Amino acid sequence: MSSPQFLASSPLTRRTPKSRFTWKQLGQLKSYSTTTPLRVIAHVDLDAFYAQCETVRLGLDPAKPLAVQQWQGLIAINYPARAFGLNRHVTSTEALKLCPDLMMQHVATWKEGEDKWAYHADAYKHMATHKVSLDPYRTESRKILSCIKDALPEKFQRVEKASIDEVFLDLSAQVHELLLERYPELRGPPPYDDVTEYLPKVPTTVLDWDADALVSAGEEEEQTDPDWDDVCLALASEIVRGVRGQVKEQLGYTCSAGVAKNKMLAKLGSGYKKPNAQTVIRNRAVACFLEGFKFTKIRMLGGKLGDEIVAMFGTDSVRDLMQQPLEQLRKLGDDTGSWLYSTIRGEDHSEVNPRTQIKSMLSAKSFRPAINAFEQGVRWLRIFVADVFSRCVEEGVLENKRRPKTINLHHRQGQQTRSRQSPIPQGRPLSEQMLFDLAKNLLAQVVVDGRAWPCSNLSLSVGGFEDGVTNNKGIGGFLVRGDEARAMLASERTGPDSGPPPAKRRKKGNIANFFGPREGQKKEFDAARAVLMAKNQQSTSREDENADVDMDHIEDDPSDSYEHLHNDPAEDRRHTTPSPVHQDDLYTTGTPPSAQLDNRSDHHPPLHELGVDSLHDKKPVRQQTLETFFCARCTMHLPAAEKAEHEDFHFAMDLSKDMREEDRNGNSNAKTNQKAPARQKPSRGRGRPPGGSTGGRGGSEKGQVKLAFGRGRD
Ligand code: DCP
Ligand code: CA
Repeated sequence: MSSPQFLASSPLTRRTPKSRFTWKQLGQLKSYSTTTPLRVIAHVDLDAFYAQCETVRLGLDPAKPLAVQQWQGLIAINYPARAFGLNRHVTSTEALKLCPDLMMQHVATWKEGEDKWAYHADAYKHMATHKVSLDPYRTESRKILSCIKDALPEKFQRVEKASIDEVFLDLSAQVHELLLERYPELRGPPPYDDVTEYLPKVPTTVLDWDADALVSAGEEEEQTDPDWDDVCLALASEIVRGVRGQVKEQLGYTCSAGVAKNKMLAKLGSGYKKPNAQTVIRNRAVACFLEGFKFTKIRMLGGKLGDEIVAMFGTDSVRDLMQQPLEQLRKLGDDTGSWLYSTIRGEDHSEVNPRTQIKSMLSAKSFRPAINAFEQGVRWLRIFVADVFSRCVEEGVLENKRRPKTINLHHRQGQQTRSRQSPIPQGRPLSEQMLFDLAKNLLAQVVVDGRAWPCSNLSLSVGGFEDGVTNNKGIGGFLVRGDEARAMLASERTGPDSGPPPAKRRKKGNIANFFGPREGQKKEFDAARAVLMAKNQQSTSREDENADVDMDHIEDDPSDSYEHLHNDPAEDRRHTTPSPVHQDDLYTTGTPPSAQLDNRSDHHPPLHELGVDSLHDKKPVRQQTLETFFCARCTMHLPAAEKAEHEDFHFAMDLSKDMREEDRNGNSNAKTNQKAPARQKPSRGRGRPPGGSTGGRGGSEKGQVKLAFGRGRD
């Protein structure tokens, strides 16, 4: 075997065979540099994860074939069951034919209307009334993550959770320490104190790779002696073996791992040999290893970009694509082409991000058959909220470690998806009831906007998690910042030039949409309206709540375009509750469909965002058929029965304006008196988001706005 003859730069050492790595590159390991060629990353992936969770939970023999069932399908199959040819495409009935001894465990479910998930023996029969709960697997996932961390020295726990059953470990610094421990010649200093000097040669010609799957580097590459990059990977592999051992010993789970110089290769490595194995991809073996893959298996190339490349070059093989010169790949765009060129050659400098914190949480359900009533939707919201809230508790919301700032509801009806969002009030502890009220309110907004049923999918998410927010009852509790402030400002805009373009604003939910449901929808609307009105009244009398945000800070889903609503005008008329400017239609009879459509095709913002002028040109089409009253402020006829509520609405909006007015005055005071309370920076939060300015309108610090509706109605 011959050694690589890299010679140091100094004339005195010229003849000494050296490593091809420098002292600098060695030193960079310690600081987790993403560019040092000695870098060592591991990817750990649990084998047949949900299936193992069930095996462990039920105390079964791991050699027993087991599959996790969801309705009629299988979502996880353990390796003993895979030996019978089972995979995720096989139905539960087919699976039993292939493997009569198969243990099939249905996932835990939330039963409609119940507030805790459970393992229901007959859940597979109740897809329409149950929702899958992944809580048991999340709990196990957390235990495993913490076991993996504990298996590493505290100062070297650079661990990124990549999914429910995968983590990346950056072992660079730990390996650096081990190198210095085991190879005193690496302790330095470098010759002439010059870090660009090459390291001494590795003092061995054979490394012990134990039982690891070692990807072959090809005959020629295998001829050269190990260098420090090989040693680093061998040490990392040793650490990973220890980590996997701990997970097995303490929790009973087997996992597979990949060890390589970066995340991309480590991830491909963990799937290379399964189950319960680890694969090392030495730098010298990268080309050989990647050649055999389809590039669509590489991160970022599994989706549209991958398809585009396949179409452009007529292949999905890395080997073929490697034949393409850079210039050819640049047909995809300069950056994409360059990125692709280096990626298929095994380059990836993305870092292992130890922030394992969740950014958002989602609970969703597809309905087959679709659901058709507000109350039914609300029962599902109860489950979503229980699901999301229990996860929030795990994230530490009760201890105010973290807290979400926004809540979103996505609603699907036919091809149309609608989203409604509202900020989560920050001035008091987060509770399940608070989330439920907000969620119900959002659904009510969808319902009053019309065309809510039949609904085929509902999902609720909370997001914008912020660290270390205290339950501040002081002035900070009344101030919001960043996204929330911007959201509120958007909702408070009154001028015709403010806010999103009319096409987007048109469909925002708003209080005025309550008025005038079609007869057949009356009951439904009453329920939804009651929720919105209760919310409004509650908010106008509560100090720390911002009602107008809930009323009208809504984001429209781009797919929820106006054009789309017109695909089927007949359908449209049946289900669409006109927006405020179309109220005329509601109280008339015999309006020609074209007139109704014309009205709707005007992209008007909600009532309270409109100047009154914009309503003047909306002439009543026909004689009123209901008993109505005329609201001079809206220049509209509205049902007499709604008069009190409508007046409430104006009252609330006026109050809100008053508050803003005061806020503005407060702001000008603040300019001359920096110590004014409203100027004080709240103790919570960590600085402003970029661009989080109130645009000079509010009395608060940049990026903050004082909550409207802060007063009682006495
Ligand atoms: N999962 C799922 N539906 C999918 C893919 C995965 O519900 N289409 C769930 C079940 C899996 C878990 O996620 O147990 C982890 O997914 P993996 O792709 O890692 O698959 P497994 O862990 O089951 O198997 P493997 O041993 O191949 O990693
Ligand atoms: Ca897995």
